[in-house]
Amino acid sequence: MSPTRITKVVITPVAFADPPLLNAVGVHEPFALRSIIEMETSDGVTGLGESYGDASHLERLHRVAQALIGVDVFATSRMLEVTADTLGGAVGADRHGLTGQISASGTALRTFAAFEVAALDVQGKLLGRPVSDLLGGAVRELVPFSAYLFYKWASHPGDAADRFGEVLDAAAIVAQARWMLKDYGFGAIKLKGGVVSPELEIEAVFALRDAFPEVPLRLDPNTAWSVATSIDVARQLEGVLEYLEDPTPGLAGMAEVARETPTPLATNMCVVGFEDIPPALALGSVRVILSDHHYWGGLRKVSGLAEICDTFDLGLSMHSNSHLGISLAAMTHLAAAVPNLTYALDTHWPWKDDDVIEGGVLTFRDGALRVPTSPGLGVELDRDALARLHERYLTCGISDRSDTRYMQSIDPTYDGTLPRW
Ligand code: GKR
Ligand code: MG
Repeated sequence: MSPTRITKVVITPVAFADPPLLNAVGVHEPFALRSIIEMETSDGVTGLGESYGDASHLERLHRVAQALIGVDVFATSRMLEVTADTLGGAVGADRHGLTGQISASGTALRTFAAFEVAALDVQGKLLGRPVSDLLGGAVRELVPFSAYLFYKWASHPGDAADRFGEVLDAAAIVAQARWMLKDYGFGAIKLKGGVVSPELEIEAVFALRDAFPEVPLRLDPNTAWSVATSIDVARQLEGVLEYLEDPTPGLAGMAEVARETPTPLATNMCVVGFEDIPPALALGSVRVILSDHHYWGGLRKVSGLAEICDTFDLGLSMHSNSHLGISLAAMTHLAAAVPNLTYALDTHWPWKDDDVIEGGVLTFRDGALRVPTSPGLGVELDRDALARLHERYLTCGISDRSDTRYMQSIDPTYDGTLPRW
């Protein structure tokens, strides 16, 4: 059989409206950026991928896309080699700073991941099988997601209040959870912390526990707390949280906290690549890893991560950043095929109004998505929407995500240094 070769890769940067969601390093800018990848092949089949939209990442995607022309779309290991060779040790920056340190190999994996998803979409279409089948087959038909709550302002400065309203205290957090659980049916709740004082965030968690006693809760301050503060918060929330996510920076700090609390610690910040796993295990830093195919190197790398988690009795969950439907489809296929991805996944989905995919395929019912069964990822581009969101990218004036820079443009005294409490 002759190989199906990559003949062309089109990368379209897009921007979509994002509310002023607060986190430990600032506030979301009015638009979130993504890149949409269309991989064309010699068999006339096109695959889709989605990745970050920062300017330097786009530049790397373009460089690698050129180098991938002619590669067999089934040869994903070769694609990773080509990616690493093309980038030649370049180290990318994560300007928003909430997904850990980035190494040269991590930069290659982040870049490759976008193309791997598109290649798997092509493979699935050629074989007439959903992407979950290429990852070992779906072990579940429904993939559960969690409600992702944020403190937020009523609007971006100068705008009218958005439809989500101001959320700056425990009562408003509970109201936000009520809305999300009612509209999406989520069966788990994550609160993005590191925004107000630990005391107020503890109060919000207790308010959530009282309002939704049956719903598992998580709190993620993105390393905003010292070791001492983390231990104190963990003790106060003992028995209340399903897991506590990234309370403090670094593997050693997390290990100190872990020794003092029975609550499992989870991370998407101190274990962000395979090389972090041995020291994390040696120190006992975390009990749950939040995977993310966008920076772990694609869907198959996360399947490999799952095996390691299983071997070492670590829990596995999934991290999210502001994203669109191609990423959501990829996350869903992956979670469907990984037996031990049993925690409800994070998603920013409820916070946006727009997308680049045709509607209808990814609809939340009872907090879960039904795994698409059509060939590939099972989602199609809406070309008008893609053009509209690309136009927005060109006019929005943002080319790199920086929550801190945006916050400082509003409050010049803001200091994004962590830990803060
Ligand atoms: O969207 O503000 C946000 C989140 O804080 C995101 O940037 C984090 O990477 O969701 C992420 C997390 O779990 O740390
Ligand atoms: Mg996190």
